Amino acid sequence: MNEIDYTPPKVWAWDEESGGKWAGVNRPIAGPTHEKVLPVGDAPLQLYSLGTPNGVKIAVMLEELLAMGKADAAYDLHIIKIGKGEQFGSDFVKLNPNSKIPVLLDRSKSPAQSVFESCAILFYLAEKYDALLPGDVTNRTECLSWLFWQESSASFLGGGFGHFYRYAPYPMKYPINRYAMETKRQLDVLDRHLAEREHMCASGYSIADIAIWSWYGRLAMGDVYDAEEFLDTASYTHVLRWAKAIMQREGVQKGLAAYP
Ligand SMILES: N[C@@H](CCC(=O)N[C@@H](CS)C(=O)NCC(=O)O)C(=O)O
Repeated sequence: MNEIDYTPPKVWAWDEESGGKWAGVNRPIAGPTHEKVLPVGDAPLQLYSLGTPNGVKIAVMLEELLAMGKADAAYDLHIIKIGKGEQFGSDFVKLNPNSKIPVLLDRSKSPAQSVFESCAILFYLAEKYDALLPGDVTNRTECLSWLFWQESSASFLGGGFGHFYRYAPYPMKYPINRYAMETKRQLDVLDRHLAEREHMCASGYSIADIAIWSWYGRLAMGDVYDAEEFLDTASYTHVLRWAKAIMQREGVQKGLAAYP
């Protein structure tokens, strides 16, 4: 059946055969699907994650902290294979009821503190180590605006554009057009902003750069969704300049290399 012929039923019902890369994993209900104890290492911080843009952010942040000499930012990385449904294991769901990576468990506190949502983790680490987030209200507010911008905008890029361009069972013109347009608009927002400054925030390199680079910087460089030609990311010259400069950072390279 062509989707043009589709008439939504009166009440939506779960079609397990809907196709696409994630059809066998995603469900319309929350909660665990199986019992699973999570591994726990000796380091103060335990990171349960995968090398996706949201996962990359946290390893980059931790490596940046370690590069600054913050030795107690040592962490153990445990890979959660989301393609195999490991985000629905019982222990993981206790740490993140939303069943998505990344999750951080801070065992240096008693009781241990769990944090989910990648930007909440970045914010938690920035506060804990007093790093990569300015303290004064003006600059801090600017940084948090961009951090929150990333969290809401990337749903259009990942769940929208990336899903329909890379993972849908067949190419569909309407959603690809809709989400390519929004993704290009977002890239233009960044390009205009970065035309006038070196980093996202006037105060310098921050958690806003880490969050936005992991998605949009890597998209522009062709490391996410193989879409640089389709989206003509070469035309966003300021985004590319910023993305390539961040890529040179030791913490960023170590954060990327942390994932097998
Ligand atoms: N807003 C969340 C998004 C997390 C997210 O979507 N994680 C994806 C991988 S990048 C995931 O775990 N997907 C598994 C699933 O949807 O079942 C964050 O920033 O942490």
